[in-house]
Amino acid sequence: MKKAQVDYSLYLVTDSTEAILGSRNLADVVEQALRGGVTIVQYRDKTSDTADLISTAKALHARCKAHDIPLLINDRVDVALAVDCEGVHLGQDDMSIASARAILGPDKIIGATVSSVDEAKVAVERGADYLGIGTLYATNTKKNTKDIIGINGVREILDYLGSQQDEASKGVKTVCIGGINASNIQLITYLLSPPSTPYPLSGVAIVSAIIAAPDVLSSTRTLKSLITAPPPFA
Ligand code: TZP
Ligand code: MG
Repeated sequence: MKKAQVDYSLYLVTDSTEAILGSRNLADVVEQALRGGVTIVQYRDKTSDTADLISTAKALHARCKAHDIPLLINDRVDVALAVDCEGVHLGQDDMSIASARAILGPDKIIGATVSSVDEAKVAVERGADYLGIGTLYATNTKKNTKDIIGINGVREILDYLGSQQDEASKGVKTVCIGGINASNIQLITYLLSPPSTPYPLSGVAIVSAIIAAPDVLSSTRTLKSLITAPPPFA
């Protein structure tokens, strides 16, 4: 799949911790999420060593490829390179976008975490393909988030991008992350991507509402149906 065709609408970020994954196998859980309709997957694992990261990433990449869904790796450009997956997601403290681009080349996806208009501006200038905007709502999944920016914080970034005339700002994709679940996903989608808005959000990124779900397939299907359902009162 060409990177311009990637669908960011239901973006799964994985978590391998006991609190969220439990004793289940990550590749099996991701398989259920793929069957349920996630459109892109990011392998996020802050604790495994490099050899384990590569072997898990290979297993996830095989599952994703079978569904024609892109796999990105959080933080680790070396792991993305080793498994030849579709790209990386980089935080403000990770490798620079420019270095990652020089290593991975023009065809791989590079995403960047941003919490403000200033960070969004810089990430776009440096060539990010998409922005992971957050933290939307406080969440137990990532406790050390520096900024909880809420709907208005995300909206400010989308409005900024919409006000820019250059191709990079107009073309950059956007997802928001933090505390998104079946109870709020439809409202978030509606508020940030309402019909006919000039600069809609491209998708929502989710960890625990999928990975920690007792029934991953059915929870993913529910989330998918809520983002594709018509907005209330339309
Ligand atoms: N970055 C900002 S919040 C977050 C990350 C990785 C975790 C989101 O997890 P959840 O379970 O979807 O709230
Ligand atoms: Mg990071």
